[in-house]
Amino acid sequence: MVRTVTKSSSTPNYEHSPASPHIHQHHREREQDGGYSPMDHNHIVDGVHYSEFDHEAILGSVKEAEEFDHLEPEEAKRRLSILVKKMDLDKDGGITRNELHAWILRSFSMLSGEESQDRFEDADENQDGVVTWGEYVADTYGIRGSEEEDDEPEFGEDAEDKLISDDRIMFHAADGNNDGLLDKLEFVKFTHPEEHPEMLPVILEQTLAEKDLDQDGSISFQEYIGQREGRQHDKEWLVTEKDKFDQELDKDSDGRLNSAEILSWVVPSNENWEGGLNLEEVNPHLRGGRVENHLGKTSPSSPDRDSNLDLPVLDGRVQHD
Ligand SMILES: [Ca+2]
Ligand SMILES: [Ca+2]
Ligand SMILES: [Ca+2]
Ligand SMILES: [Ca+2]
Repeated sequence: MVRTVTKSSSTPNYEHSPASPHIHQHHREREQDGGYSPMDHNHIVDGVHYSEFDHEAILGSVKEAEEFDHLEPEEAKRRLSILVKKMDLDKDGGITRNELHAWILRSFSMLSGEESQDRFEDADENQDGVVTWGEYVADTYGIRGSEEEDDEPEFGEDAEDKLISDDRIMFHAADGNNDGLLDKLEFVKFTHPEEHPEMLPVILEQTLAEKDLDQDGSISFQEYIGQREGRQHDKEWLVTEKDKFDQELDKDSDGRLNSAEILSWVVPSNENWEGGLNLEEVNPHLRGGRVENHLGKTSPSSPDRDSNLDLPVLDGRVQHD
């Protein structure tokens, strides 16, 4: 049988957070788990599986996925067969895991762009093609104030203020030409820092500021689980976390997470796509769900193809073991 890639447990879990343990009400990248996980955003929320994700992963657009759901079956089939031909880079009639991987990465990048574009249009209140810090704060936090930075209200210490101050740092980091405004390209960096290598130091800095209590530049296991979480969870949870820390995160086994180890933890897709992308969750829907129903036969059948599979994804060429 085909072996699908299971979600690596290095994907941030939803138990605790590498950074801020919050749920942002404005669908920011930092999800409840605190990790930057573009690969599975909006996919599993509170254990609920959103099948739209699978169409989005293939189509690379929320809007197109919505439109797709309202197509006549024949039209949907026609469009998907065109997509499958595009995915099939070496034109051999089947889609290998690498081809699917490349396609889905492309889709995620397009999804990020689309989401960022929508948010840009929302935030750019005066529609002058740039977003000021004031516009962003007003749109995201509902705080109306002066657009002038000098008049910015002083933020205190509560959770939202911490969020805003983190955002502020990210905003400036994304403002490549330092004019205090974000154009569309800068805005993508701001909203999807995990996809831009030059933003990783900021993510690292914010994670350290949150977690590295003794300020030695690395995160110990105690710092990793945090005091609050440690008290809340039972022993079994602790053992699981310790195991994950030792086996997966602390790659050089020195008992602490250095910068590179921290980044591959909070930005799992940065290093290892399998850590952020769960093909097992994508594939069953490709093969057994609505996509398959719409797809039908998309290429001439070949003798070695599993006759149960209408979509020639992940057929015999995927590694078995
Ligand atoms: Ca504006
Ligand atoms: Ca700028
Ligand atoms: Ca430390
Ligand atoms: Ca280490």
